[in-house]
Amino acid sequence: MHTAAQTLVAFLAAQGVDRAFCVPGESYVAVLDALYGHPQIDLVTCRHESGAGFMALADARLANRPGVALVSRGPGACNAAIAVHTAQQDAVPLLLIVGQVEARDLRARAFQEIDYSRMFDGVAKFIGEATTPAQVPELLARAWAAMLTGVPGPAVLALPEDVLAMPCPGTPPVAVALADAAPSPETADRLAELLRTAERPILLAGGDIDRPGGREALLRIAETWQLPVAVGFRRQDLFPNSHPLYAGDMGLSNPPAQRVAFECADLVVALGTRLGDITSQGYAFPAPGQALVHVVPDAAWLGWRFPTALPIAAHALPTLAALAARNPAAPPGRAAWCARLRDLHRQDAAWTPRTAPDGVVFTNLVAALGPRLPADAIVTLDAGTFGAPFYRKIEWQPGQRLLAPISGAMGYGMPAAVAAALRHPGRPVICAVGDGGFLMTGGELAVAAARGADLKVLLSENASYGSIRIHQERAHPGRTSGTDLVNPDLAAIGAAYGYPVMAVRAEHELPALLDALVAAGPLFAVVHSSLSAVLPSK
Ligand SMILES: Cc1ncc(C[n+]2csc(CCOP(=O)(O)OP(=O)(O)O)c2C)c(N)n1
Repeated sequence: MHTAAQTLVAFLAAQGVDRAFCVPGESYVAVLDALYGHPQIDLVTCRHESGAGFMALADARLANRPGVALVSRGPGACNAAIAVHTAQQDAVPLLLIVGQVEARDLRARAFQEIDYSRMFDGVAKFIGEATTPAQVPELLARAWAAMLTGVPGPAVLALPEDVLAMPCPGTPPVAVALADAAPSPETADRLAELLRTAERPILLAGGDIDRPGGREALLRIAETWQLPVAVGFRRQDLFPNSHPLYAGDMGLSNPPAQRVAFECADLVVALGTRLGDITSQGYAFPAPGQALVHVVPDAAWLGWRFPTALPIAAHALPTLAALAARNPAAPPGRAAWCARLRDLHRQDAAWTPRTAPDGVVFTNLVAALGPRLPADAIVTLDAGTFGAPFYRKIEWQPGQRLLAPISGAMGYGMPAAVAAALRHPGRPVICAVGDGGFLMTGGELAVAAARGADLKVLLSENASYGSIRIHQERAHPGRTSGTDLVNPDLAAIGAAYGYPVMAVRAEHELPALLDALVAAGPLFAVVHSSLSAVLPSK
């Protein structure tokens, strides 16, 4: 008979999991051993549990199935908590498997014990803890279904050390197949009618479109129905940004004129987005009076914050398919509306290179990189002000992927790049990160180096937690507190990982850096970025 640990591994393999990320712990050596006997699952040994969790999240997005991270009890689970939160905010399915204290010691305040149902309450979609091996298959099935039902998210399974090593009765696990929720024919008819008659519609595209075939379906519907498309927060890669129907993103610091125009829409179709805080511009868009069709696969997200003309508890792809099966039409004024939104986006995306006395203007570099990005590039971003131009000054094209934490978690960029380089060894992977974020999870570069996974690091060094300094200057001008950084020799760190290093101090060195960024092979580039260029002008 299989042990519970072997059952767990067989279950994961049956769901198509081919890679999992871990920092080992004595509390789950039985699972490590089961993986030893299961080479179909590539176990990636990471340097920090946040790195393991972030890698699993990026891998989930690229492989279109839940990401899996394995961590030890107490300290390991605490380190991984940031990834559970990001999975919830980013709507990404993540299974966090925690080796738990022995079953007999549960709730006995044992060494490194945590009650995960309390720790992750309100964050994870499902939290399970086995007290006997017989419960393991059931908990796995429930966790898997919870992650993938409705809006995807994290599940946490605490499996006691002794339980994992015990024989597990029951039938072998099978693949769990979940059907996508589709709108009813009547609902789809109503949506089509609203689209046919709207003079100033806008389609707001969210993360549920980030599935195989989703981008193509969205483009087809936008073109056939003549719908301008805006994307949700950090979802720029869902729609070709150079397309005349691309109206920009709903993110941080949208220009006032663009916001005014969005508020002139007479129909907002929010497709596959929860309409969270930032996408909805602080819950201000759609504004009262704008007709809203909200399509999200979980009724709990419908109608609670915005008056909704047509709430649809369905997935984005079947909704797009339903529209594809209906006759499109658009009133004559539609073209002018699309052109108006496009023009506002172009104004926002325009950039004139400038200089600064204290280093390279990072936006100059990013704006110049955009047109040269390889057609199949994967760019991962950490959180920080260096990231801002990636969202508005690059025209993302079909085939390119942008992996950035919707949660705004620092530390995401480097592990996401490692996961991307492992998942797609032939594709160019660039990780853009600040000097703050790099020293949080930059150690995961060791994983890429160990596996010979090529990636490029583009590190913006401005000796500051720059984003926070910007807020600080706005709220308390001239009173710098807690945001200055004194860095080690970052280029030497890159070299220590065996990476070819490039240090860029001046604008005239950017052409050489751009060439290196689009050439094949690994690279560790440290750019001495201007802080003054991003601070509010006095
Ligand atoms: C884990 C985490 N801690 C703190 C923050 C708050 N925060 C957001 S951006 C930022 C500064 C980022 O600094 P750096 O990586 O140097 O990039 P920069 O903003 O300077 O470009 C901080 C501290 C966060 N988002 N995530």
